[in-house]
Amino acid sequence: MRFDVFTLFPEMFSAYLDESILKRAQEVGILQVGLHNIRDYTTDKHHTTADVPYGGGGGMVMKPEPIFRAVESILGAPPGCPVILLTPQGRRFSQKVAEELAGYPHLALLSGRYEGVDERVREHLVTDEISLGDFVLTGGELPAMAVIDAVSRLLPGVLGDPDAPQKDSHASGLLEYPHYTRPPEFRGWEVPEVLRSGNHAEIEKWRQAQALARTKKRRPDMLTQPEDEDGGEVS
Ligand code: 4GX
Repeated sequence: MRFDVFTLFPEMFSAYLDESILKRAQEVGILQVGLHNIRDYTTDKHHTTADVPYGGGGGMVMKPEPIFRAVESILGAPPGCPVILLTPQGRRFSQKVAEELAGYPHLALLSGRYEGVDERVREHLVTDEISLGDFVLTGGELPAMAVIDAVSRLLPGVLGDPDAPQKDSHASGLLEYPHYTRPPEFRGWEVPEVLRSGNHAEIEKWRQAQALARTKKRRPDMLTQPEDEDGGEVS
C-alpha cells in the first residue's frame, strides 16, 4: 500500500515512520510513504503557501495553487486515489474507518496548518475528510501519522502475528483485558492466580469477564452502539 502525504512539514513524519514496525514494513515493501512539501510547488519568489482570509477575521489560509500543483503533479489530474483532508470537521476516525482505508492500494493525505485550506481545495480536490477527534491541534500532521499507523498495521505481514488485528480491542467490540508479565510479585502486588494456573479454559473465561466488566464501566457506549456509531459532538 502507498501513502502520499502533502504537508508543509514533511520532516515531522520521518522520526515516526523510520522506526520499529513501520520502518520494517517499508523495508520489506508492504508499505510505501511519499512525503511532499507543498512549499516545493509554489511558483512565486517568496514561496508563499498561505495568505490572509477574504472577508477578514485574522489568521491565515493555505493557498489553493501550490496544493493543487503538488497533488496533481504526484497523482495526476484528476488523482487516481482518495484524497483525504485531516480536519476537525471530518468524519471521526475509528478502527472501522481504518479497516475501510486499508482496502485501498493508494491514499493521499493532506495535512493543513493555520485556519485550514481554501474551500476550493475541499470542493474540487479533496474526496474525504477525517478527524482524529474533537480537539484542536496545530496541524494535520499528527492525524495523518495516526491514519498511516492504524491502517498500516492492518496490512498483511506488517505485524508479526497475522491474527493480531482481529485480537485488537475495538475489532472485538470490547476493551482489552488486563495484561501482566513477570515478575509474579512486584512490590507486594501479585499477578492474578488464574493467569499462572496453566488452565487455558479458565484463563479465557477470566479474560472475557474482565474485558466485559471493563467495557461496561469505561465505555458503555461500545455495548449499546454497534461498531462505532459515535453520536458524538462535532466541532
Ligand atoms: N483531527 N487540526 C488541521 C488546520 C486545518 C483546518 C481545517 C484543514 C482544514 C485535527 C483533528 C485538528 C487543527 C488539524 C486544524 N486544516 N485534524 N488544522 N482534531 O485539530 O484532524
